[in-house]
Amino acid sequence: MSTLGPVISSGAELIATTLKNQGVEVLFGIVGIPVVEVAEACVAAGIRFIGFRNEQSAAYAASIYGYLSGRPGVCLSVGGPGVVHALAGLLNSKINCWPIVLLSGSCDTDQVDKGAFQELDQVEVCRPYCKYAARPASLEQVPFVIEKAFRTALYGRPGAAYVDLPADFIQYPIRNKQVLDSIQVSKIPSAPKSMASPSDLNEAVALLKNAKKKEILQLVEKTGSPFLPTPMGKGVLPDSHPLCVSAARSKALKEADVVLLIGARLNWILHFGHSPRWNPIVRFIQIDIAPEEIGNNRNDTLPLLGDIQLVVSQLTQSIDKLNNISSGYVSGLISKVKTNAEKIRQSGLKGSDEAVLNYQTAFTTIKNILPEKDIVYVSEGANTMDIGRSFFDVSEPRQRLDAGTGATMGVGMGYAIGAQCYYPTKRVVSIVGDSAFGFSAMELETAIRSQLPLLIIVINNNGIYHGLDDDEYEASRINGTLPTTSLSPETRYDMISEACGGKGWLVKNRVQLGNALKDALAAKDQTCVINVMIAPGGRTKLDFAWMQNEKNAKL
Ligand SMILES: Cc1ncc(C[n+]2csc(CCOP(=O)(O)OP(=O)(O)O)c2C)c(N)n1
Ligand SMILES: *[C@@H]1O[C@H](CO)[C@@H](O)[C@H](O)[C@H]1NC(C)=O
Ligand SMILES: *[C@@H]1O[C@H](CO)[C@@H](O)[C@H](O)[C@H]1NC(C)=O
Ligand SMILES: *[C@@H]1O[C@H](CO)[C@@H](O)[C@H](O)[C@H]1NC(C)=O
Ligand SMILES: [Mg+2]
Repeated sequence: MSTLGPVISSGAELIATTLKNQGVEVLFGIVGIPVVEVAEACVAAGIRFIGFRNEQSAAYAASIYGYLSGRPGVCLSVGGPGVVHALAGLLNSKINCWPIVLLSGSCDTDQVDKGAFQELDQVEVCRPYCKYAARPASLEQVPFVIEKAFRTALYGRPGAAYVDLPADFIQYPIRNKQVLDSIQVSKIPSAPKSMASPSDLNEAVALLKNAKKKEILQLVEKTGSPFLPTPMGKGVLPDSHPLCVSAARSKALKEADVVLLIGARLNWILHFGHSPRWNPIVRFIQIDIAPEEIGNNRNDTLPLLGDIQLVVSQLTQSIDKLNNISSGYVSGLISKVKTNAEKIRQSGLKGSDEAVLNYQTAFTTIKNILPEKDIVYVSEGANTMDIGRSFFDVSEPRQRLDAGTGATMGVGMGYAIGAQCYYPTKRVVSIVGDSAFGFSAMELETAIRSQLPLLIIVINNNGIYHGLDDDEYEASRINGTLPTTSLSPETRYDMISEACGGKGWLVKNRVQLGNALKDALAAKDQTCVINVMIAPGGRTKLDFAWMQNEKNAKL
């Protein structure tokens, strides 16, 4: 080395500068050989590094950050098992169509196939989840490959990209800083946007005009049509809008004759677009950025290909007030919304202040205390998420994050951490099931160390979907009939928070929950866990609306 003189810079710094040039502000990951230098160089370049306890949560954080920021979220991991853990985030981004770039260390290029440390053909492993996966051919190629990864992840329908970083590239000394600067590439511009073809547009306008019953989102104001947000579409228009028919979802689907799908896919969440959940004569107009989406599960959708903002404004310009908007369809829906909303409201008021809580009474107590503004909701679990969805209104886009298209348990902590990084002045409130929380509870330490004041409310029913009370749990354990859905009764999730330096409360009724929530809201700069015991439900039969529907659909 002495003959080479002092090392001025390194491959790690080239990688860090490249990321900085791409506008990266936060990097989520876990360090180890050979990526410690990359993380350190990123921090030195002014990029915030959030170090997690498992790559799975780090990758979920990057995936939600990509969704929230509209630029690829970035995750850094070691090779082999680190990549395998991070795959969860690539899949999650792929199925939700969010931009993410995973960067992972790999073995020295001259050790490939020799059984090197944490060796894995990572490009091949990541490829099925990625729009682009590559190992740069040389250090000089790294900025170009990273640029392509960012561009591919973001442009068209967003998704995942992977870049392999061989250890020898990371450690490679660069003695001439000008060389390093000369191989930089500039930040990718925001994605190019496309508009729908005029003839498709005319056809769509005609369909909408002739519809006797309609379901429209962003055209609502002009046309007076009812709209229905998908779970993570909540807030694109306010839930409190008089034409929001979430509370009469089944009726809306069953009766609609023309439906404008705005970026929503005809997958399981929308019952594949098939009857009996949908009207047999329904006609779908589908706004989507990806041509290959058209035709999935229906061969008769009318496509309006392009960017949602542009296509919706094309439509808005071409269409006037719709004709039969005062039809029985809309008024019937609105009155059903009123009846159902009142039922939901009543269900939350039942029982005394000391009574055992259930989902409805717990959510009502929480809702009445949480401020109306500047809350970002994270929600995961089965009942906790499904029932919670109708209790917490959202009025702006991207303020409610849930298990999404993958129905992925374990995203909650990563999402909460990613969201708190993106929204530093809002309070992130996670309302999660006890099983869901357990997938990544150790990330509490990540949040506390990173000074992210999350407020986590665990809805604890001792199990997956439902659980047993103490006595029944013990008896079942002894006679060997413990259901596979059971978790230990009254697990002290609140104490995990305390053990990591945060705050925790165990609450069992309305009064305790209310007091704990007020205290947690006052502890503005601390990570808080409120462990809310609710009625465990016992050995009830599983019955989720979407499950039943699919069974019917097959008959
Ligand atoms: C990655 C993953 N693993 C497992 C499941 C199956 N699953 C669906 S919901 C759920 C947990 C539900 O229990 P909980 O979070 O306690 O919510 P609850 O319904 O009890 O309110 C599980 C394990 C899943 N959806 N995703
Ligand atoms: C479209 O799908 C319907 C229902 O599955 C089927 O009956 C019809 O033949 C299909 N039409 C074409 C052109 O494939
Ligand atoms: C409204 O609907 C009725 C019955 O479907 C139809 O006959 C009528 O022409 C429609 N009105 C307008 C203004 O389109
Ligand atoms: C085991 O104990 C549970 C809880 O008391 C009870 O419901 C169940 O019937 C028992 N089963 C057998 C086989 O004893
Ligand atoms: Mg549970």
